[in-house]
Amino acid sequence: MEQLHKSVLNEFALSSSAASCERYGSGHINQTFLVKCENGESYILQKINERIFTRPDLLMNNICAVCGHIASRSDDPRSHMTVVLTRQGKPLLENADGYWRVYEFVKDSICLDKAESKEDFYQSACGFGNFQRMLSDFDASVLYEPIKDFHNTPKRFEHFLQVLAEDKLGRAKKAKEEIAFALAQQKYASVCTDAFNAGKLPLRVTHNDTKLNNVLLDKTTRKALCVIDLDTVMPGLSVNDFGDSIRFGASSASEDEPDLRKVRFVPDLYRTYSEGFISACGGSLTQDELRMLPWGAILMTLECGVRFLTDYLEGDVYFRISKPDHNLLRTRTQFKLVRDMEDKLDWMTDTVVSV
Ligand code: ADP
Ligand code: GN1
Ligand code: MG
Repeated sequence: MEQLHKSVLNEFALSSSAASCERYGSGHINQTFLVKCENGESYILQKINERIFTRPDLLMNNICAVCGHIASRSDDPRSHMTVVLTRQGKPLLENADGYWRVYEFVKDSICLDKAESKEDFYQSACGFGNFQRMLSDFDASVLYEPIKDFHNTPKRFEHFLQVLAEDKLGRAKKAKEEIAFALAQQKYASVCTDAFNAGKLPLRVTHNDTKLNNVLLDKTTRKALCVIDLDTVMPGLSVNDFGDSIRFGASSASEDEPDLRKVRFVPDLYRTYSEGFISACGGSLTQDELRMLPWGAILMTLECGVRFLTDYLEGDVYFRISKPDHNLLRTRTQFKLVRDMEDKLDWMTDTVVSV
């Protein structure tokens, strides 16, 4: 184990000494490590990406409040993450290398990058729907907004246009088709924000990063346990939480599949997720929210594609990459899915209103 990790872990009130600490998971933002202790307990150690999350202290206040709220609604210790405090009783450690936090590893859980069956995807929908329902009476005014305008799609487009105008690395010529596609879709970027501004969509406490690998399932029963990666919990739109799950999970391929012939929107998975999410929300969604769910899916996918494309043009400064042009490959899969969903919009709407 690296000396750095050893000394960081020494500062946290673990149940016994750490025996190993290995890089873990496939998140694009934080650095995550799996820690195994001598007594057999496991923990998750994370170094917070402070370029993105500039106030880790306020972020941890959010996370502690949300986990505490869910804990008060359920007797199951695996229904929420548990923050491990430092020996000084704080949820965060600051040292010369940055900010660190530790969670208990949710026992007997699995985390999937790709659903192995339709039922896995259904369960992830139940996980995120339960999360929405359990936080429906949470006082959103206590939450700090970790990333301003996180899912403000029109603002994401504005930033894209600025970066494109600069084209400081001269990469735009390699992404001509993707740029043209983004520009052509800009006309509907404000569909959800307009509905919110018109009072048609309520502001709720939402997760905002509802990828399949941000929900844990029981390793034996494969039922949903809890939602993780709470860095982006803030007031937002339920249609975006639904939409981001569809973006990631109702696709036939992974987010960075280089062969676009393998990438398509899978209607059957969309229907499956809709059933799980809407039923787990427990009747809390309004008719307008239900009707707008497909727009959440299209706009979260378009927005994510635009974010990947912007990052490609800016020089891969935001999303972690593991090969050249990685963000361009990611852009292409997202735009392929947007095209597929546009063709299916009427069917997608009929499906969610009839669930
Ligand atoms: P990122 O923001 O980089 O995506 P996450 O918080 O999602 O980081 O963590 C990365 C991975 O670590 C998750 O996808 C999951 O596999 C694992 N993980 C995180 N927290 C826990 C936990 N409390 N219990 C078990 N696994 C966890
Ligand atoms: C990032 O942290 P992670 O890997 O779960 C990003 C999401 C994107 C996603 C694309 C804070 O999620 O918004 O949709 O990558 N998180 C942040 O895979 O920007
Ligand atoms: Mg994650």
